[in-house]
Amino acid sequence: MTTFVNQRDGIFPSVCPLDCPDQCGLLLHKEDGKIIKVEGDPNHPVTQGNICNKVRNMKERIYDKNRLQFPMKRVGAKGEGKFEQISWEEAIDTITSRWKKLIDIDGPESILPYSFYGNMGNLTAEGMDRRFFHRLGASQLNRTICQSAGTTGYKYTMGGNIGIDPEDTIHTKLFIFWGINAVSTNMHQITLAQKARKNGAKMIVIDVHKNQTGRMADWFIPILPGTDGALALGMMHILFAENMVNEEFLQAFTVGHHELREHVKQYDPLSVSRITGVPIEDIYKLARMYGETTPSYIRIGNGLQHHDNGGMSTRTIACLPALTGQWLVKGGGAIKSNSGFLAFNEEKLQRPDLLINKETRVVNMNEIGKKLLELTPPIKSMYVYSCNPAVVAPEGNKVREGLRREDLFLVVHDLFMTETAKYADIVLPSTSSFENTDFYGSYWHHYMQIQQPVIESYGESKSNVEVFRLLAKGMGFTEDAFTETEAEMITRALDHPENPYLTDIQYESLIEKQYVKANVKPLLPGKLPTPSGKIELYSEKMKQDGHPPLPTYFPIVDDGDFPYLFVPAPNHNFLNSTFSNIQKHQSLEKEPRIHMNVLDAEAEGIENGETVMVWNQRGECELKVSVGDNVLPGVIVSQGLWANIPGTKQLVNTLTPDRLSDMGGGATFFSGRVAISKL
Ligand SMILES: Nc1nc2c(c(=O)[nH]1)N[C@H]1C(S)=C(S)[C@@H](COP(=O)(O)OP(=O)(O)OC[C@H]3O[C@@H](n4cnc5c(=O)[nH]c(N)nc54)[C@H](O)[C@@H]3O)O[C@H]1N2
Ligand SMILES: Nc1nc2c(c(=O)[nH]1)N[C@H]1C(S)=C(S)[C@@H](COP(=O)(O)OP(=O)(O)OC[C@H]3O[C@@H](n4cnc5c(=O)[nH]c(N)nc54)[C@H](O)[C@@H]3O)O[C@H]1N2
Ligand code: SF4
Ligand SMILES: [Mo]
Repeated sequence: MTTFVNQRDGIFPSVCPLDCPDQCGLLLHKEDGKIIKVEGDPNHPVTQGNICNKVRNMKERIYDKNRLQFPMKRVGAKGEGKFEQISWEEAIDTITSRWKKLIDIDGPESILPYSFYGNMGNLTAEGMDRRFFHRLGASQLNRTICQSAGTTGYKYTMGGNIGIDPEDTIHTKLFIFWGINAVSTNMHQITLAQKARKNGAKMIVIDVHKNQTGRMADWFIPILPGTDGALALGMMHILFAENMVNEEFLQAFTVGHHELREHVKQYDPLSVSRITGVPIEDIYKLARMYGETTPSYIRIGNGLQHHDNGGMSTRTIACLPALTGQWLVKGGGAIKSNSGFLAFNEEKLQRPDLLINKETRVVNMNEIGKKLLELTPPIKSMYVYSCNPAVVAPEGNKVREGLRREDLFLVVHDLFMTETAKYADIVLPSTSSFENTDFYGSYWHHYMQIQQPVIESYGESKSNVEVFRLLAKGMGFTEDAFTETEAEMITRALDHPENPYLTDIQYESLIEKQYVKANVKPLLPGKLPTPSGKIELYSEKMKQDGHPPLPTYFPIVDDGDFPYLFVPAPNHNFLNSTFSNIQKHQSLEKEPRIHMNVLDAEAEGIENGETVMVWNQRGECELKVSVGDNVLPGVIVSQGLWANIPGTKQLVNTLTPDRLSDMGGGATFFSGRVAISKL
């Protein structure tokens, strides 16, 4: 396994570890034991050698002078960032002896893991860590910050995270990019769309911001935030009214189309136009283009999911392809996420059987600020890895106040001294993915990939898997689960007879081929994983769960008397907060800005380029204004999760609500309101 590491020169296969649907194949060029170049692997069937700027510059991040090299303990105040080097032995001993005491006095639920997908490797993100915290009996984290609203909503309609094969979209004739900034966040879907456009395909973008993706569309449709469900219902109204639906398909493969036909009569184009801000004639035009073009494909993004009604909006849009029978056409249908096809055996990888106390409390990660401050009995220790909550979680002031609590024993494992790590009692250095063994499954294309270590661990850094092994040993856990090798863990995870798509994917085939495709057949005809086995336009399950059983529009929650809806989205050159600390990426993005409509700016007396205060009941930021017509009046958009450089006030999550969405306990980053004041 150490073969790549021992070869000082050469070109080695690798995987992009970032939380990005494309999951590119990479080639790492090594000279004298160091990576000198990162490039795309032309042999990857989907990504074909093209990678984004972020990762082309990845070697600078790997060898950045600020990368953490050894464990440290805090010597200054929480948040101040003063630390002193300690040994791994001391670090593990400090953590485990503190935890043993906590377990004796307060019970294991006083300890909370907090993590997300800073590295998408399955062993790193949800492998040995899960085993460890199950065995510990810690409070459990509900990992809802990204896509859980939409996943839950989509599942009601389609049964799981399953869509079409993106490779088929070269045949597509109409692309609808709906709430996704794909130029930045799913670039190879754009490459496929561009190929299809050469054969006459059209590209529609529905977004609240005319960003890079909107600008390259044949038709950009600006929409008011959180109203996408209404637009989809308006389209359905027209599709039924003008007989553009595929009756045969509806009859054979759906449940509830008669009910839906009656139900959508109330969503007439005039009402929908008033809700969405989309002109009536455009609603007709959109519905007719959709009704008349085949194959048509909807790429559903995160933009519409990060709202109070994000689950229902996604559930609603997911019904559209069924109305015109698109699921039977190559290149027709939708993708929200395709992670279901590459699902591994969670029981074997994560070992929930190790959970002695089956009733451990569950904390929703979106509410971490509030929970750190208010939960009783309190969280006494938090272990953060692969995540940067001080920057990425909503109600940022509460999050940072919680992290600052003197009685909170905070451990952070990361590659860098993040905003979160500054509050830690113990900071542990993490390897990069290029230093580890792990397996990766995309949530967009159908390939599983393997990473074998290419370079030596940086300084004294250790992988998540190694650290949890050490912690298990320190806690005195003797189960075999904690001594398994990475190869053994991968083998177990891929032994999953319940997932018929994994038949060709084993540890050995991954080592041999690097990329192995899931054995996916078209979804239909066939039985879907919904209760009825069909597409559920009407869902009895939703009714049982307390939701309207038919797709229904309801507005986002009243967030207070502030004039603007605030959408703080990701940017092009960072990945969430990753890279926000790297000079090169910062200078590519220049500075954090808000986009504001020229009419609003005039009414406020604000000039292009002016720095203003953006504020609400939760806090304030100071950001530069870019005045233009790329957002609708009443909407403000920012891009990027910037680190808090001293002297600035640019943590946008200071302003975002920690309300949970309608489904899946999801985040509502984009459903907050703000006011603007001149400085
Ligand atoms: N370059 C880059 N790539 C990334 C990331 C990154 O930070 N940077 N993050 C990664 C991660 S973790 C994820 S989850 C994905 C997310 O990537 P996407 O799925 O693209 O989601 P977002 O970028 O959150 O938002 C997409 C778009 O939704 C728009 N939007 C906001 N509210 C609404 C609405 O109510 N309706 C509509 N129609 N549009 C709305 C925003 O303006 C934005 O253009 O990207 C991944 N890839
Ligand atoms: N306002 C606003 N907030 C958002 C969003 C938004 O669109 N707007 N998007 C949300 C979404 S979709 C997501 S997914 C979250 C993402 O939020 P996070 O999961 O916090 O993602 P990152 O900010 O990329 O931070 C990941 C951290 O993991 C570290 N890391 C990388 N690899 C490893 C490893 O192998 N081991 C360890 N221990 N650490 C590692 C990185 O150095 C980095 O500090 O943010 C959410 N927050
Ligand atoms: S971030 Fe996305 S596009 Fe960039 S290299 Fe990684 S997987 Fe590819
Ligand atoms: Mo995400």
